[in-house]
Amino acid sequence: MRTAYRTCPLCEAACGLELTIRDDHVVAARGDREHVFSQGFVCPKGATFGQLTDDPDRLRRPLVRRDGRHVEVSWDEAFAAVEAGLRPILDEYGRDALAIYLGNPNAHTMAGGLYVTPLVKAAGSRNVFSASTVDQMPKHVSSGYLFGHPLTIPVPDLDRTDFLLILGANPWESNGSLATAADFPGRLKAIQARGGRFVVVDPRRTRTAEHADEHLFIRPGTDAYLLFGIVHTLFAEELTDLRDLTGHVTGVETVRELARAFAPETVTAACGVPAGRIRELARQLAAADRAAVYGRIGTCTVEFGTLTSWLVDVINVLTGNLDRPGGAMFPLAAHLRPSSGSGTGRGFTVGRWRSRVRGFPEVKGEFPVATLADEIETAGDGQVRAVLTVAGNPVLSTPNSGRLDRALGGLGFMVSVDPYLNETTRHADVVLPPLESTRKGHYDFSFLGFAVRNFAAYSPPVLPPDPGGLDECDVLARLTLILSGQGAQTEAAVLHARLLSAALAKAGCSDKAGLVRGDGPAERLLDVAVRTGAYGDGFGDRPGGLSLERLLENPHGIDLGPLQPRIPAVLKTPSGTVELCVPALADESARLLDALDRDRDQMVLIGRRHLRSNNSWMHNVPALVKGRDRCTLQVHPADAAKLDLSDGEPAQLTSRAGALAATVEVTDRVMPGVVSLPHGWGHDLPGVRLSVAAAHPGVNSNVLTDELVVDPLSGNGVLNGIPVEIKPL
Ligand SMILES: Nc1nc2c(c(=O)[nH]1)N[C@H]1C(S)=C(S)[C@@H](COP(=O)(O)OP(=O)(O)OC[C@H]3O[C@@H](n4cnc5c(=O)[nH]c(N)nc54)[C@H](O)[C@@H]3O)O[C@H]1N2
Ligand SMILES: Nc1nc2c(c(=O)[nH]1)N[C@H]1C(S)=C(S)[C@@H](COP(=O)(O)OP(=O)(O)OC[C@H]3O[C@@H](n4cnc5c(=O)[nH]c(N)nc54)[C@H](O)[C@@H]3O)O[C@H]1N2
Ligand code: SF4
Ligand SMILES: [Mo]
Repeated sequence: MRTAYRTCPLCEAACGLELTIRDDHVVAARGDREHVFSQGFVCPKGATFGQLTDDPDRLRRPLVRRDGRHVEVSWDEAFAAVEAGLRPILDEYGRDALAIYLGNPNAHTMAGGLYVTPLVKAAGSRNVFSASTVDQMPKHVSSGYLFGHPLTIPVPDLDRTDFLLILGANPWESNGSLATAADFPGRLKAIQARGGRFVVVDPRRTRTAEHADEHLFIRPGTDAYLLFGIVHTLFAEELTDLRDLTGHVTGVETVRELARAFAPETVTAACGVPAGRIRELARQLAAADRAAVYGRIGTCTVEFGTLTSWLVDVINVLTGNLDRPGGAMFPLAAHLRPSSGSGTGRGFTVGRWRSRVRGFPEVKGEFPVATLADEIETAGDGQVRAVLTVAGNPVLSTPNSGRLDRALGGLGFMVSVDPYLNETTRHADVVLPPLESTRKGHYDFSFLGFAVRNFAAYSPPVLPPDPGGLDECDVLARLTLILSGQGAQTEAAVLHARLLSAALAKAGCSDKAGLVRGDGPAERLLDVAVRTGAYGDGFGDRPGGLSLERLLENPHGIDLGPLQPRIPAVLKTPSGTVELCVPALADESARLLDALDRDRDQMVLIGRRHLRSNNSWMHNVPALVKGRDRCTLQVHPADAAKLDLSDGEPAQLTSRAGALAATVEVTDRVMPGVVSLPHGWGHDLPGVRLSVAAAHPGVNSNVLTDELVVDPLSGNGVLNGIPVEIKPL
């Protein structure tokens, strides 16, 4: 028996785990009490880390489809099959014939942080899609416009705020998103314990709402009205005060003009929040010494997602809470170099190219995943004939996934990098499973940049490599080499070396190659990033600074202190200021105004997350699915009576996109007019190798979500507020 420490890679909270290991198996996982950031917190998913990595259904060798069946082959055979499948398609139809879909766990692996960009570059296709367009793309776009870069996203300074307004997030179950905060619930309770308050806006009385000082129901998809009503009140009652931001913000007057039309009395009918309450929220936000507004998935996956995300930060700016302790602040991760300039830069643009079928602008080099099926199904020049998925399950996670499922079934070739034969990868001709988390190192390139307190942690592999397995960096490197024409036989090391020299050159340290430490290719790239990063040792120039070696000496992480003000240097806008008003958002405000008197009588569907699930892919862990069925359709008692639905009985749901049957759960947790079904279920498709999940299949809510509606500014899918018809089955 031995103990090892490791960051949990399963959600954004980045908790430290203490693992007990016997005979190369993780037999227990608990919270690491000495961890600088999570201090012993763990959730049921982290606690099943060993069961997940030991899952007997997990693939450990590559699969190739022969005569309709997936059979195990060697790695060399698998890469040869990839080359043989892709080459003729690319030669005949060009680079855009290959579409790439990147799923959520790419944000949770070192390979995702380091090897996906070179892979996409080598593919040279414009048909790049990812889970970002069913998630946070609106935040990237609004932050891009406001601050000049799509990754410059402020996070609520949870540990120092006095008043927090939360919209469309349920951290009691999700443990937080775009705000890395281990024990998010504990940090919310601490706000109350120090005399502060938090208010939750959600169409459902979630566990977070239950703990809040106040919960306001809101009609799905209408947060932009509520937030504009707050902005209107801030101006009307002269409550705006930029405080330290004075001189660093432009466009305030334009926002004042835009907000004129959105008086609380005007928007109250659309959003369902009483006008008096909207005014009161504005006054509370303005009166609090330290306040923050935080909006997450429920404010992003809606038709006005970018506008809503922008309004969140407009309020943070107008109340003087942006970039201020206790407000919304910009973290600084150890692998990043801080900018030191005046804050001017090129700014953010979209639409450098457009999607072939529906003409969507490129955003951050991607198209909306809502149009992937169009690109596969529509014949003509540039049609997608092959797909590569990396760590994604779009057949369960993207809008009108029934249609995408059929489209993937008709491809010329498909390859998936994934540890499971699931609803998506069953369509793949070749499946390449990476080594399990226990056998690879971990550093959160994505989430340390969104942490509510600056800290750094690296975990080395806790188990020895599997001699027959392949690390994900090697898998992605070999795919990259195939796509760049170097052939299936070329060793991954060729790319590893090339990336290392490029990283050293970019950091201006090509002469330091001999000093780089690290057992694996990802570790060596991390060492370069951290040593040349914000707190790094500069390869000896700044003794005592961070390096991979220092991280290895600190298995419980290194605390780098509370968040610090970073404006103006953090900005990259053409004016060097926070640019509050961009024409695209002004136009979108006009569209919001036009939508004010839309008919809002139809029943609408929203989603929900449960603590024991993680999108679509952890339902094969017995401890996480045992107990009562969680994939139920929540219906308010008044609606159940009206629609003749009974608790425990099946109901038929129909939307523009599809239909399904789900078991009704009558509960006043959802507001009248709204029903809720979780996503990530529907594990009863043929050809899937998920024996536990198949015994608890549930239904796929994305059969109902509509790929034809997106947030126009970001291309984000609309997953909440779906009009549905419901009747007893
Ligand atoms: N209706 C509705 N739909 C939603 C949402 C919603 O709220 N409502 N939420 C959306 C959100 S926020 C997201 S992020 C997306 C997620 O969408 P996806 O990323 O497409 O789906 P996941 O379910 O996260 O699937 C992850 C896949 O990665 C694989 N995997 C796990 N670990 C690894 C690894 O280390 N390496 C590799 N290569 N693969 C791995 C799993 O086997 C699985 O196939 O779903 C979205 N879909
Ligand atoms: N246990 C668990 N944890 C997870 C995940 C998981 O699947 N399970 N997924 C991870 C991922 S990929 C992500 S992106 C994060 C997401 O983290 P969160 O953003 O916290 O996601 P949810 O828990 O889905 O909370 C979204 C809330 O928005 C509400 N909502 C829906 N529509 C609207 C609306 O129009 N307006 C408002 N105001 N609210 C609305 C829903 O009722 C729900 O309570 O969670 C991560 N953590
Ligand atoms: S909260 Fe997230 S990071 Fe923490 S143990 Fe649970 S799944 Fe892992
Ligand atoms: Mo997500």
